[in-house]
Amino acid sequence: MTVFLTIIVIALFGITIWQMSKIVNLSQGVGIPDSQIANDEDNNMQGKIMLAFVAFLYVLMGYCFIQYRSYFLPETASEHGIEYDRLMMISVVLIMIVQLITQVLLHFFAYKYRGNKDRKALFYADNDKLEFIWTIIPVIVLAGLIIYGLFTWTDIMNIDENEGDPVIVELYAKQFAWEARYAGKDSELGKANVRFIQGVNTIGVDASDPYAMDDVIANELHLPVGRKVIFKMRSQDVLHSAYMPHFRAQMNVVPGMITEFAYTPILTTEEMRQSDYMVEKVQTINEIRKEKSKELVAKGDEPLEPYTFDYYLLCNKICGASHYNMQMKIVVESEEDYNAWLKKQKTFKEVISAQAAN
Ligand SMILES: [Cu+2]
Repeated sequence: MTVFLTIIVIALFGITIWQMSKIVNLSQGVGIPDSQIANDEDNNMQGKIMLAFVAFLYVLMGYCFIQYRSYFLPETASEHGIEYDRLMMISVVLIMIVQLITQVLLHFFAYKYRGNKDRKALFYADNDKLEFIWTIIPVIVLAGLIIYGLFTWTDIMNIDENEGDPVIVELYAKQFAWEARYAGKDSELGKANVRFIQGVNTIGVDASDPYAMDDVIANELHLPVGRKVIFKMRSQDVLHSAYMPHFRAQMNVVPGMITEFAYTPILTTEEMRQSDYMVEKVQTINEIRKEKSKELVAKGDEPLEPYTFDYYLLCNKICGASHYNMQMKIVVESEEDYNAWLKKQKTFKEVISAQAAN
């Protein structure tokens, strides 16, 4: 691969030098054969290619939007996600309109004013009024967009622990897995430090801290729907990133410090599975799996299990060899189901006393 890339770089460098020497020769007007100077026929051709190029771009864009729509994220499963999606949509629509106008005009003018022997270019130095207009419009639009974005950002990042009755969860990242720690009845996470990691105490909870005793450590993230969840993130080793795309949430997880993010889930796992978008998507995936299973069975292998949708917490920083597989299932459920699940989990105290008894 490296050899291949080196060859390409050398070849491109050679072409650049050759082209530059041609430009130098042309600019000096020495020994230019007629075939090197564009005539009207060439200009016509180039103009038409310009038009065809912009048409091709938009056809390709439309095709990609339709063809790959199943890769888009479904509707948001968190409260702030609605605002986030709106900001994203407004930005995308604005960018689309601007690029459509500018790109179409750019290519159309290249066609309309293509070289012609009978036409002479007009020397036009400047126009203050025009320059003012095309400066002030982007300034206003961009300032509006940035200010709107800042307001949305502060809304999302304003994490108030005293407001309502939030669930406090620690997300612990390490190469290459996640663990979740619930604050328990006292809503207060016990202290933790990497030095306390030993045996069953996989995330270094401080056993001398009374707040730690009712903490619950789990390998699956269960969240009650409609209640704010505050995540406190720690990393054992390198930089990770907690990425929950369905909840429009992402935060770096940095060794040596605690980072935070909070959101309120608004759709349970089951509700998301029932959504029109997800039903269609799962159907498409399962059709592909069915075909693949046929091939596998023909080869004497086991068929694939049918796919069902689940939320996931993923790592979004390349943190090592198994980064791609660093994930934890998220289950959003009713408050009752969540409480029932939490009750079934062992507290930190139960876990360490079980170890001591052995
Ligand atoms: Cu990671």
